[in-house]
Amino acid sequence: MTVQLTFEDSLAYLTLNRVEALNALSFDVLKEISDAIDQVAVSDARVLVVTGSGEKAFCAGADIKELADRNLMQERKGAEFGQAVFAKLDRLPVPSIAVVHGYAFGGGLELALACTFRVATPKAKMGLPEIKLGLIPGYGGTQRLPRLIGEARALELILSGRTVDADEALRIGLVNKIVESADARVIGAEFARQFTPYSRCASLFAREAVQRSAGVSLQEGLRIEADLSTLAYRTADAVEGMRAFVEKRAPQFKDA
Ligand code: CO8
Repeated sequence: MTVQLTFEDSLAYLTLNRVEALNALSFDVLKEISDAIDQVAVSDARVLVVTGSGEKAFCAGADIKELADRNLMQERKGAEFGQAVFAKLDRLPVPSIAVVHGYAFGGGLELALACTFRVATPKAKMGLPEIKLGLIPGYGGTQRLPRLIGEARALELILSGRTVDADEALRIGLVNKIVESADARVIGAEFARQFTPYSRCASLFAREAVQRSAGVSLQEGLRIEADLSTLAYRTADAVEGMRAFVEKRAPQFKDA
């Protein structure tokens, strides 16, 4: 197996394990990621942490050796398959964190972009170098990167294929945080702990309000927020959260 999925202390860990190819995304790896995401979706995990094995890379992108010699229709299907897998990750009912240590290039950065959050180690290097191969990003990079860091910054990176270090990534909002640690799982777990105490219902509604409002007018977005905040108000967890505040005690959320 080139993708490992483990569960520990209410967290799911998806680890790319193809060190000899810097965790490059072959179509088999993508299929395994897809299956792992399905398992996380029906599990009790509260956050998914995505990491890459080995010292050098989170993920060096699509498997270039596999991409060569494919015809147009195979390419199209391949892009749509990768996009569908990453869209599934984006829409997981729980938030996800990519821990980017070492290289995250091309499809590897697109994998990180499909996660809710990105945390980098100081030595992380990120980029969309497809232009250097005569390609353009095909697993969501042209869509998610501009939404995250703005059109001009995203186009600069896509058209130049240049590498961004951790400091620049933090400055432009590509990553949420830089953390020094040799263990990517520990980094992910520590970042995840700020979300795990709270109701999965409220977390889901909040993410949905933000995601569904992308690209709609402010008026429409506010309507989505009103609907979802009203829905959140009706959950048992909201009743418990407000009651616990009044009773000056910690809430006991039940994800209901
Ligand atoms: N695909 C396949 N194998 C790779 C990849 C890759 N993306 N990256 C590294 N490897 C392999 C190398 O071939 C090498 O294997 P071998 O020892 O058998 O030759 C091994 O991993 C180690 O790599 P290097 O020796 O190159 O290690 P270095 O430390 O010298 O360099 C780099 C590390 C800088 C990360 C370098 O490996 C590199 O530039 N890799 C390619 C990065 C890249 O261009 N990524 C983008 C790929 S394209 C893409 O992701 C498009 C996605 C959308 C496609 C949609 C269509 C379906």
